[in-house]
Amino acid sequence: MKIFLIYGGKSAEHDISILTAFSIIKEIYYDYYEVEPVYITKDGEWIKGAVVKQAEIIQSSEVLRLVNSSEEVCFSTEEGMFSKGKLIKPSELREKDAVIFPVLHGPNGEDGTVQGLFEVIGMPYVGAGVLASSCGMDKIISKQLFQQAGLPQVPYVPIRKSDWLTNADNVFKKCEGTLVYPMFVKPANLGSSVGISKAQTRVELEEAINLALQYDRRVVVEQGIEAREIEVAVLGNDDIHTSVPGELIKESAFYDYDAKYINNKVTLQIPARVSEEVEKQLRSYSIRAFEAIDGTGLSRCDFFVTGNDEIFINELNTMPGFTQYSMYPLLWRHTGLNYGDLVEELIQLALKRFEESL
Ligand code: ADP
Ligand code: MG
Ligand code: MG
Ligand code: K
Repeated sequence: MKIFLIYGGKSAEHDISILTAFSIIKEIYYDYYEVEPVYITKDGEWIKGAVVKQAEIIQSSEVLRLVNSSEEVCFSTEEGMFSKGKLIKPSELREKDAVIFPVLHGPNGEDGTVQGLFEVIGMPYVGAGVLASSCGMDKIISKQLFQQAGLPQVPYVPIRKSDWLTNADNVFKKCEGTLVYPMFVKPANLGSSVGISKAQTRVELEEAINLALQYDRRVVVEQGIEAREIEVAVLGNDDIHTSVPGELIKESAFYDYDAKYINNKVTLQIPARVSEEVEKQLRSYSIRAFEAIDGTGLSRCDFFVTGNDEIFINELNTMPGFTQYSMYPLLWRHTGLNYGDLVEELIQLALKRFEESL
C-alpha cells in the first residue's frame, strides 16, 4: 500500500510539519508501505517527491542529519530529497491502494479545508474528518460544543469584528462585566499561539483585540488563569483510547510561539504529577471532548489544572505536533505504544473510517 505523506503547507507551523514528516519517514513499517512524500511549499504549491524506500533512509546520512537537525536545515528541504519531484495538482493523488497521511497544521491543514479536498477526490486520509477538523480549529465553536458536553472551561466572551468596529465600548463592557484582568485574547481560527496575547489593562485589551482581529473576523476573550498545562493524547474512531497525562513545564508563563518553536523553553513531564483522581477526570473529559467534535483518528486534549486541582479544558488539537520529540507520540510511548505502532494504528483507523463511509 502507498502512503502519500503530505507535509509543509502555508501555515506558521510549516517547519514543524517538515520535522514530523521526517519522523514518520524514519519510523514507518516499510514491510507494508511505500511512502511517497508530497511537499506543500509556503506558497501552496504541491510537489510530489521520489518514493522513499527503507534502504535509502538508512544509508542517507543527509536525511539523518536533517532529522536530527535544527529548523534552519529543515528550511533547505526545497533542495533536499523531499522536494525532488514534480509539481502536481492535488487531484493527482487519487490512486487505488493508497492512503493520505496529512501532517499539516493550522489553517488549510487541520481546519477541515484540505480534508474536504480528500473527501472530494475520494481518498482515505489519516486523522479527523471535515467536521471535527473545523470544529476543533474554531475556538468559539469548540467552546460551545464543550459547554454542551458539560465540560468545565474558563469564562469567555466571543467578539465579532463588526461589533468591535461599531461599538467598542459595548465590547469592553461585556468583557469587563464577565471577566477580570488578566484576559487572554485569541483569534477564533488559528493555532500555535499566533495572534494571541495577554491583556492586563483596558489599553492592552484594546491592543490585543486589534491584533487578534488581524487574523480573523472573530476573536475570543478569555479569563486568564494561573494554572499548570496538562495534556492527554486521544486515539480511535468509535473505540476511543486515552494516554497518561503529560505536563508542559514552561519557563515563561505564556506558552507563546517563540517558546513553542523557537526557543524551546519547555520541558515535558510524562506522566504528569497528578493524583489518580485528576488523571481519571482528565482522561474522561478528553473522551467527551473528542466525541463532542466528532473526532476520529487522533487529537491532543489540552487542559489547565489549578493549584487546588480545578480542571478546565483549554482546547482539542486534531493534528497535534507529531515529531518523535512531541508530546503526542511521547504520551503514547509512556502508555505502551511506540511511534511505529502509533503510525500503523492511525493508518488502520483511516482505512476503517473510509470503508465505513462507502
Ligand atoms: P493555540 O491553539 O494557539 O495553542 P491556546 O488557546 O492553547 O492557543 O493558547 C496558547 C497558550 O496561551 C496556552 O498554551 C497557554 O500557555 C496560554 N493561555 C491560553 N489561554 C489562557 C488562559 N485562559 N489563561 C492562561 N493562559 C492561557
Ligand atoms: Mg491549538
Ligand atoms: Mg494550545
Ligand atoms: K484547537
